[in-house]
Amino acid sequence: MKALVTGGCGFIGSHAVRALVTDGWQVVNLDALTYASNPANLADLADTSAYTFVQGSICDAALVERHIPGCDLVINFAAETHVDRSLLEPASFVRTDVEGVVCLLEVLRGHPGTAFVHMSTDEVFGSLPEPLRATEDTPFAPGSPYSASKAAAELQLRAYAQTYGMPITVLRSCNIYGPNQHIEKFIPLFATRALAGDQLPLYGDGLQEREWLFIDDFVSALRTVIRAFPATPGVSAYHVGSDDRRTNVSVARTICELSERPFDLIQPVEDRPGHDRRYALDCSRLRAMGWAPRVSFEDGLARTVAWYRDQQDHWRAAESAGFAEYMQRQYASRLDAR
Ligand code: TDX
Repeated sequence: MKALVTGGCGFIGSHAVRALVTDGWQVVNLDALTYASNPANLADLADTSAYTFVQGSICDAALVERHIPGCDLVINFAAETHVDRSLLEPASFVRTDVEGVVCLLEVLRGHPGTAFVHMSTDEVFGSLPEPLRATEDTPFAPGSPYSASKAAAELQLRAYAQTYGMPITVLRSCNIYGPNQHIEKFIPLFATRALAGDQLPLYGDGLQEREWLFIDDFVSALRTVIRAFPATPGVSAYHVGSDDRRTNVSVARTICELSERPFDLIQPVEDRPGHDRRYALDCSRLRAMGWAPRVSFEDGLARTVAWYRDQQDHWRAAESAGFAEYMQRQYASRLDAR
């Protein structure tokens, strides 16, 4: 069995590639090596004959076309994923997250035997007040340029599934965390800064709620869905969540405890514009297939903070000059304003 995985040098993609290789797949990893990719995430597979790396973009139709023949499966993790960056540079999100997906679909419709799994997000539903949880049929209401790009991609998937009878699987996940995540995201940013004794910039009142899932539990969800193939024509969506929602301030405090730092490192700063208050997923569909998360938030977060403490060479490999510039742009005035 052969799979083309896009974005395999990123956080979620790297764990998925390793799992597929472990399960006996031949894997081609197509990754553009943007700032969010870290080749160190898969360095240990470099000499594995079942694994091939190709540098390139999902927007390059000729390149994608070259690597699809012989593939049973394409999994798309390639994306711009950071809400804060989507406020600074929205066009790159439309380019990769929407045009890139259309490019993959155009190539895939010429290969009807190849299954397609696309990574999406709970953010397509926008903010959901308590006690609502989104089912697979809840209407989209994205609230950021990032989530609008992911929702737009999903509309394209639906259109291609209806027009060409393509079988397409969509995974909509809550916030995933764990080793290999880029340090600009909330948990790795706060973990690395807390360990260094730096201030933790908490947006607004910190009472926004996110549902957190450890990466290993996402990988087991992916395996559950792949095992259920062949997919039927149309879009089959699955929600992947933990039902474990926490306020940002409580996560920040737990990170301080795990890093043995005082809570006063936490600095309330100017909020993210349009900040979604709460995300929540109903995962009954996937749970009915036998999947359930196994790692508690306490255990997963302790493992994650320990990884960022012990693997500095690994994650520092992704710290580019562009990253320092981004940090300056995103946080300098917020932290100086205090
Ligand atoms: O410096 C920060 N301070 C802060 O308070 C950062 C980076 C984040 N936050 C808050 C914003 C969010 O409420 O923490 C929460 C989590 O932030 P992010 O890590 O940026 O994630 P989020 O905006 O919730 O989106 C995530 O979940 C869905 C992922 O980044 C998406 O890729 C995924 O699709």
